[in-house]
Amino acid sequence: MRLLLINPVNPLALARVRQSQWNRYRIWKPLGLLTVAALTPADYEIAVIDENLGMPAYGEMPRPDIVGITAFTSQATRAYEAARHFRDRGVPVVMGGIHASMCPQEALQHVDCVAIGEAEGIWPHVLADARRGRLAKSYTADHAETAAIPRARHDLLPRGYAFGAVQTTRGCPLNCSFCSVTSFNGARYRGRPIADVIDEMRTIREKLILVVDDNLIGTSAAHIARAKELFRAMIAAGLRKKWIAQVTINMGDDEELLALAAAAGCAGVFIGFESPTPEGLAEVGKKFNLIKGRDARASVQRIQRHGILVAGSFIIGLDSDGRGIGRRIADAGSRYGVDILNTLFLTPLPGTRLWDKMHGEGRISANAFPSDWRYYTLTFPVAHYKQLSQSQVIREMESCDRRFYSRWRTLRRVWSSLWRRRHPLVSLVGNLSYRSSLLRNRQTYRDFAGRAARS
Ligand code: B12
Ligand code: SF4
Repeated sequence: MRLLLINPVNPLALARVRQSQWNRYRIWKPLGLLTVAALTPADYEIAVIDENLGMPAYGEMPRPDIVGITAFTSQATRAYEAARHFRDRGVPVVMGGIHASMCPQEALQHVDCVAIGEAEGIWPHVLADARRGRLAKSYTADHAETAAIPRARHDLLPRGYAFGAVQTTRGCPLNCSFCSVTSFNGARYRGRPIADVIDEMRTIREKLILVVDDNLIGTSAAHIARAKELFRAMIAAGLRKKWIAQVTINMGDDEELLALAAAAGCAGVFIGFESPTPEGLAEVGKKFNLIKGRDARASVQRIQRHGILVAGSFIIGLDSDGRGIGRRIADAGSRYGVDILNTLFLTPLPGTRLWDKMHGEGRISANAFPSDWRYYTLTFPVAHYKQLSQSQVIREMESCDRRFYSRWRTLRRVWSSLWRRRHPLVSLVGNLSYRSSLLRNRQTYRDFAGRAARS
């Protein structure tokens, strides 16, 4: 039996990536598919296609018996096109992952079967039913027991990625309004057995690894104790990997945690600051960042003192965001001292509290689905923003990026990371990569606005 697993390209994202020499650092492994592959019985011949590495000639490949497709929302448009190719040839197509799980009815118009939720509890049943010619329309999974998460099949992808990928926890209790994680993976923070994580990390050939956890350290004392245990195990295993991960700002509160993370190979962390204003934080529900007395700059500095780079992420277009928000975000990023700033448009993703609110208020402007899903990369203003028109919100984004990535501020940041020996090369590459996007973004926004005007 032949199983073909496909990670569809987001053509918009790729068009932009191809124009950049930093391409290699922007293509990431589809870990979900590698996990699905690991759950597949041994008598299947499995091929994993990542369209981000180049579009394959599906017609010239051996005919699969079944196809599995994954997709974030931004990839859904292309996922449905790829599905059509195989369905037209009589090959059953199963779609899983976040988009199909949040929009199963839509997905079912384009594929034969939808796998809703985490695959661990259902994929073997899906395959068994397909083998008997009894594939159901949908299968719904509970959140997996973490001991049931298999070691992902890293061997199935070719070389050429800058980063390997591993997951050590699932779930997040914070349920921020714009984020799908709590509705998809649940509010319970579930850690994989540490021995499994270490075993899996040994099978990853890349020297650099993206730890895909939504929050590697968690928020409670028990979560942090678990993170320390994980870092100690990484050190003891002598993995010699460098890794980056998403964390919350409380990482800066614990010197022991920081020292262990650095010794275990932590090179950088992404922190979602979301908004520079208390109203903005209250609006997105990120109460965690609102904790009284938190000095974001001091927290960032404590992390950086361990040689760990900090990338900060903010959202533009909140109901509380008025004119000048771009400048405020850029200044907050500089004040906190982050090495890289990533600002994204407020984007209602299906399944989130934000979607329910904006959809209910008729505020979703890019709504010709499924075609418009390709704009749900968080880099397009797809909604009606409360205080800012579409052109204003774009201007705020541009002013934010221009200010933070001005030649002078960029030089100062790269110099500081050189002086403090905090991965100066990564800082340089990151900053230049963002600077090089500035001009390209202007054209991309024009094209997007033109498309909205035409439709
Ligand atoms: C790592 C990651 C990335 C990586 C990319 C990794 C990749 N695959 O290409 C990077 C940093 C590049 C990235 C980018 C983006 N990301 Co992202 N990302 C994640 C993150 C943190 C982990 C994903 C992961 O690897 N999980 C581990 C695997 C094992 O889980 P999984 O993929 O869900 O797979 C399981 C199930 O879904 C299911 N499954 C999945 N596929 C299939 C297929 C079949 C056939 C079956 C049966 C089952 C199945 O089985 C798997 C095992 O249980 C998730 C959050 C999360 N917790 O999932 C956000 C997340 C997926 N990203 C999100 C977003 C919004 C984005 C961006 C649009 C925004 C941005 N600018 O960052 C871009 C989109 C890029 C693009 N493709 O166009 C959202 C997506 C929401 C949505 N509705 O689309 C998420 C959920 C985070 C959030 N805040 O809500 N991301
Ligand atoms: S944004 Fe981060 S902290 Fe908030 S719910 Fe999502 S994963 Fe959790």
